Amino acid sequence: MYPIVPLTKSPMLLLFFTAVLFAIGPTAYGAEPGKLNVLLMFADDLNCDLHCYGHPRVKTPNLDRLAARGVLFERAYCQFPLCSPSRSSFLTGRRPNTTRVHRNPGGGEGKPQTSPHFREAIPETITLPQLFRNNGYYAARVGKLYHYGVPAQIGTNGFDDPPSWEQAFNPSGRDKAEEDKIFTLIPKSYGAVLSWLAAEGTDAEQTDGLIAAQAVKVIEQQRDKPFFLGVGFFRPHTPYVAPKKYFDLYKPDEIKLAELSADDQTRTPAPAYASAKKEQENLTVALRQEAIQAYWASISFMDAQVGLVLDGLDRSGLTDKTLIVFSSDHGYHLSDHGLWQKMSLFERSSRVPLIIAGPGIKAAGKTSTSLAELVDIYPTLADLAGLPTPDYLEGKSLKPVLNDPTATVKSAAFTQVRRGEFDGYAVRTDRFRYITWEQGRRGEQLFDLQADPRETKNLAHDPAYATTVAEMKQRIEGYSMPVTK
Ligand SMILES: [Ca+2]
Repeated sequence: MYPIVPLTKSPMLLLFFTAVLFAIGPTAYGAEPGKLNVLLMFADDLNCDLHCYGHPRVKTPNLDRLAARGVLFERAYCQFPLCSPSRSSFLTGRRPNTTRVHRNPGGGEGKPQTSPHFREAIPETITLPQLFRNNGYYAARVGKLYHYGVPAQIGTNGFDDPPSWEQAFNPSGRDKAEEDKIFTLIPKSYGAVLSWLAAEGTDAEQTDGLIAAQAVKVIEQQRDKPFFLGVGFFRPHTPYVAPKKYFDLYKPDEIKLAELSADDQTRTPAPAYASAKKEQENLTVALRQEAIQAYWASISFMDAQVGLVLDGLDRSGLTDKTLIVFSSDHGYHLSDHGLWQKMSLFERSSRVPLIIAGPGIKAAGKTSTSLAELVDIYPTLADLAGLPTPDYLEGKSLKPVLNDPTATVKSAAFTQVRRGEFDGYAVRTDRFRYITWEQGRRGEQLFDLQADPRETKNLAHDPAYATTVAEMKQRIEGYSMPVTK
């Protein structure tokens, strides 16, 4: 043990520490002594169909190797299953009822995007990258971190937050230039509509390939500052565009479609299924299988780009000085529950992959079933990097779980969504998922995820679960606050 002596009272000790610092000298570029870099990687619209999450088919060798040296969170949840509300939440560390971002901004191709931006409700908030900037970091973004209309705004700044970054890079690739080749359920519509293309050419020509290459360049640039690098991939968001070789990994006729429960077939309660779109109804089995093949191909393609960034970090010698987070803004349906895409409060749309790796993480290589929320990323990274956080953050540091995967920092995770004039709220506990639509007036759902992981049997009206429902209602009341529309 070292003697504990206040430095100011011990000139000799101060001299000693100064001498030690000079002896160590400047460390490798990109990292000041004791300061860790941050590499925050996000995929868009990615669910947990990943090999490292136990999926039997989808190939994700690069996320697998990241998981092998990090902690994989089995139960991580977004706060809102839509791009801008989710991203505004986790990048500010505040929940959607605080950011007041409950929908994507208006605008589109050739038009500026309009509100809501979180700075309208919380103008002075310090975002996650901004916190690092304020503490002497170089903060840069490559691709989609805040909201972007996809694919309309690829190559632009999207709906960015300029105070967050010192530099931002907006690559645009062949997927954007050759949109007319894409198969889509609605002609000339690619963003919100199921659409896909097995593309000619190389990974490097695609937007996500360019994003990976740019991210590696940023890492390689010699800097006298530590970095906070946000890397946002556009895939597997629609249109599912990936080079052909990734489509060849999956045979559509071998893809088994999920069975529908009685509630799925009658769509009860109605708001639970209101994210369904007209053009997604009555798709043939073959088209559904092709869409899933294309989504999985886009995952494997995106995974390969993650691998390029990880390789670049390894080559720079900074891997052991860098905190790495990989996640997605929300989950995704692939015809399960009769739904596609996002905007539901089922497990599939709310649950996200979350892997955290870096120096000093004691549970590296372990999987945790402790509950986590995307809003926890901000306090976790600040905690690991030793930065003080604003007191208004609404998540919790996951550091205890990173050191012991059986530790828990919260007993519930919350996700909310808007249905026109009313909201739905979901709470996920260790065992249950409870969902309430307009304070129960438009329906309630309770699923026992231990017995029924696919959410086929709604127990909300079963008298045997009355106590559980009452407890869950109380949790939602404690979470939600009145929202001014
Ligand atoms: Ca998204």
